[in-house]
Amino acid sequence: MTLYYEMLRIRRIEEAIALHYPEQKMRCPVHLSIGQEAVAVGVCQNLSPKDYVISGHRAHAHYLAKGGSLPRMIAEIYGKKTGCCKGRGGSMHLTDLETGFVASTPIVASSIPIGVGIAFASLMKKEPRVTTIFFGEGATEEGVWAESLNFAALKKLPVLFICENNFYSVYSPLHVRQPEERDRVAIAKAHGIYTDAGDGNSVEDVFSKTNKALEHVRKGQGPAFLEFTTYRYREHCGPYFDNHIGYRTEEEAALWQTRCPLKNYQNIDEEKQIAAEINAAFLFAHNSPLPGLDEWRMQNRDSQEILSCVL
Ligand SMILES: Cc1ncc(C[n+]2csc(CCOP(=O)(O)OP(=O)(O)O)c2C)c(N)n1
Ligand SMILES: [Mg+2]
Repeated sequence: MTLYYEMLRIRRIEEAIALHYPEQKMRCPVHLSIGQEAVAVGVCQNLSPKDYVISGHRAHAHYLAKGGSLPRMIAEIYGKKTGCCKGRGGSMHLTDLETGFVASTPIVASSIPIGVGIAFASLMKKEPRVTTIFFGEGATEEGVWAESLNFAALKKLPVLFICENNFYSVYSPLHVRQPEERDRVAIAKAHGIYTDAGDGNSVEDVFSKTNKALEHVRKGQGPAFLEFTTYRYREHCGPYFDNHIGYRTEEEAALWQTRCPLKNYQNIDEEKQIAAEINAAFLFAHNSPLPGLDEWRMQNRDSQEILSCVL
């Protein structure tokens, strides 16, 4: 089944990144989505290449689920010239315009108004596409989230807001950051936006709720906001586990392991196929050159090119 294949592929790719990270050749931070694959896959399986996606610091899964090139992502993380950002961005600056993955931006919540602006451009240009914006629940604590909801609702923009609620922002649990009564879904709904919430560890639930929300957005009835609960298994940033440092309990982490989106899923042929693809991507990255001085000089021109493609 495609949904499970895609989740397994993302899981194994990120495990390979975690395995090689301590070699110190990837000179950028990495925020892994291991445990959260169902949200990326369940949403992106509803999108076509002409639809746009934008994400934040934890973007590997979204980029891959949208069809972004694996070799170019691995090369980017290794800072190589063949990377999707020509080796200048690293893990938190992914882009693949051919498949509609516009960008990822590391400043929390900054991708939200950018995504809304892109959707506004699509509407003005009468291009029938939806822009999906992935962000964590931490991003809803930033002012731009509210401004973006308001503008997207006002202009009935073709935007799908996807909030991945993994209950933590770095080491801070949700209850020390937001009052218990603060209901993000209700806030979006109060703007007249279509809303729903679901189990982010069930790929079927994510897929079907996204499908329904997209019907609304594609009909031109305005944006949709969906919140999915899920859990990251590894440390906030980096390849290791950090439950022992005390900001969350081993019991809580173990409970979420029982809800793993890939629980009970096994397929030896798929594992082999994925392993071969990963080996080829790492080899491509290793064999690629580092960027030269000329590439650095071209940086400004390239950013302008990306902007002119989508706006
Ligand atoms: C404006 C801003 N503030 C702080 C940071 C540092 N920072 C990076 S990721 C992160 C946590 C964000 O939490 P959330 O949005 O829930 O995403 P998650 O890491 O849980 O996927 C923080 C505070 C940042 N990158 N940008
Ligand atoms: Mg979070």
